[in-house]
Amino acid sequence: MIDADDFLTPLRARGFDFFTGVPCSFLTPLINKVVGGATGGGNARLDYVPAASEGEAVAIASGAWLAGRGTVVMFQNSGLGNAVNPLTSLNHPFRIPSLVVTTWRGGPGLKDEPQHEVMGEITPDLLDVIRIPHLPFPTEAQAVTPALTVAQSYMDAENLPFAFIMEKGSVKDDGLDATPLPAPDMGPVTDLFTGDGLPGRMRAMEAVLEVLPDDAGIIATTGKCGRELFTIEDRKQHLYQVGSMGGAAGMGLGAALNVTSPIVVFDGDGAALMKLGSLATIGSMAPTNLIHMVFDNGTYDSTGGQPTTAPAVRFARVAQACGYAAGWEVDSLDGLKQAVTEALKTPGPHLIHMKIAPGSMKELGRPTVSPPEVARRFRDFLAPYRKAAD
Ligand SMILES: Cc1ncc(C[n+]2csc(CCOP(=O)(O)OP(=O)(O)O)c2C)c(N)n1
Repeated sequence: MIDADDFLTPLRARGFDFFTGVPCSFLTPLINKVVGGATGGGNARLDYVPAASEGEAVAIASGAWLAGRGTVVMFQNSGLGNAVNPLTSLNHPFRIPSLVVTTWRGGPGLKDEPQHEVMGEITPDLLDVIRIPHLPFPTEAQAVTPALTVAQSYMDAENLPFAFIMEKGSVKDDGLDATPLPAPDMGPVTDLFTGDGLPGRMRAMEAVLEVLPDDAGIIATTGKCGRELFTIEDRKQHLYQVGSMGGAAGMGLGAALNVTSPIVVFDGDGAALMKLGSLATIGSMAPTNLIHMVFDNGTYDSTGGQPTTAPAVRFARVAQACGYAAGWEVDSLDGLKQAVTEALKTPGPHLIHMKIAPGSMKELGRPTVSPPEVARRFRDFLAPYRKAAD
């Protein structure tokens, strides 16, 4: 058994100082120490983000990496299941490293709850299958540095995640020293719906680009959204998030918390619904520079136009109830430009719910820049805007 600081001090010294995840009772001592030591708020850098799901945590960490942070994602091995999608379809194609600490409920020789039985048996194999090398979490103080050296060497060489598997009782419990997160005031929602004919996604994105300043970073959700943005114009401040459906908002949050420039997420209704919990994380973390746009065509347009449940959902009002500073409901290009312009002038986070028509251009291109290249030029683009360490 080690003290949390036996692990955290050398970890932070190596630059891994941005943490996110979902708790597990095995992780309690480590996560509590991180939560207790987390700084943030206002213009300060934030060190721990409690994610709504493990997959979201992986996306948040990826966004923080884009903003220059060394990241650690911590979760229970049940949540490794939730994280498989972004670990394979975000970290891998974009080659974004992160240290993963997964617990080992249902591990060898452990009498545990029935729900951990299968995942307990397959945890190391699952990591092998998704090509994440791993070591046991160190349980002796002198084993920490060698283990971190192996993990860091791999992440530096391959730009991919590395995992520690933590067994029960690995870290001594010193209790929790943390205050509850504040409940933000409910911001206004401005209804600019006109009921007129809806523009398509591409026209809507063009309208947003007309009013966004050049220092804004844009993260576009998977599917045709990113492909259309690329087709309109390919710029270093665009990140086309192939894969990890629903992860654009989390990635936007991770980036926005660590830079001063505006971060704009182009989300889809289907993708936003897939990780609706991200709205709560964003509202709670309150990044003032985040504009979350949901382009809502009421369909999974990219996969053939099947209906989503979005017609039942007032995204701006959900965001409002989750603590966003303000929301807009728009269905015209003029309303959209007005909402973006106002959102840029006032502290966020903002959610702009833009109703659009389904469909996209016929000869739609695909990004010709490779995902690792897209990630690195986006990271370089954000570098001048990084928040300083405390
Ligand atoms: C986890 C996951 N499930 C399903 C898919 C397949 N898929 C790719 S794009 C897409 C539709 C996305 O819908 P929405 O966010 O509404 O955007 P739109 O296509 O309408 O622009 C789906 C279902 C996927 N890439 N990842």
